[in-house]
Amino acid sequence: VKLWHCADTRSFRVLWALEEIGLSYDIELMPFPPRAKVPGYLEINPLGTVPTFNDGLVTMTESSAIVHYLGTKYPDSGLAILPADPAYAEWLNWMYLSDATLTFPQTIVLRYGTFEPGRASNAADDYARWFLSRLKHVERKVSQADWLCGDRFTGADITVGYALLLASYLKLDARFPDAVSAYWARLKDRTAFQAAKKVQLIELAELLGTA
Ligand SMILES: N[C@@H](CCC(=O)N[C@@H](CS)C(=O)NCC(=O)O)C(=O)O
Repeated sequence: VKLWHCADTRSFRVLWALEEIGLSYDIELMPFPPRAKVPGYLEINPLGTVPTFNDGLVTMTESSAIVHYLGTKYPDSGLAILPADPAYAEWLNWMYLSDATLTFPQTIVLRYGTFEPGRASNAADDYARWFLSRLKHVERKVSQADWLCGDRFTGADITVGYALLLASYLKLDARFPDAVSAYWARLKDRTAFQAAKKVQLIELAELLGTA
């Protein structure tokens, strides 16, 4: 399989899942935004976004859907909760919530708080508050259990966990409720999370010619 990736963007979900599964993969680490900085990338993905993921004849561009795909393709990884399991519906709900509900308001904060500061600061502040209030659902769950569903770590913890990574990049982590901070610490402690972070650094050093 091959992953087109930019450090700490949504494609980190896929990189982390690949490391959890222990699959070998090719990775193309690109400068952000690849739409503008990587000639030819629009041929691969007309939106210019990351991730782009290729598995033989299959190409996908939605990070949480790719984690879903990998989890069901490699069921022994435990990343997916399958339809026969009573926790299946809850798992799917977290998988969709991860991008549609959690990452969406963060995108506004990223754009107007980091990339284009001063253009719509009110929007950045409002959406930061909106994102933090949307964590209530996560807070309730992780105050009662270590992981989101099925009494074990799954792909839902990867997809939702990425929203916490992006929040820490946006310096919103200091405002996490205590139970969410503890959950975020558990996620960062995973061997595969750390391996994915390390792969990014190695690839970055190669990109900069300093390896
Ligand atoms: N819903 C998509 C969103 C993909 C997306 O927008 N990725 C961002 C990085 S987090 C991107 O590539 N932005 C660059 C651009 O829009 O040019 C997913 O979850 O994969």
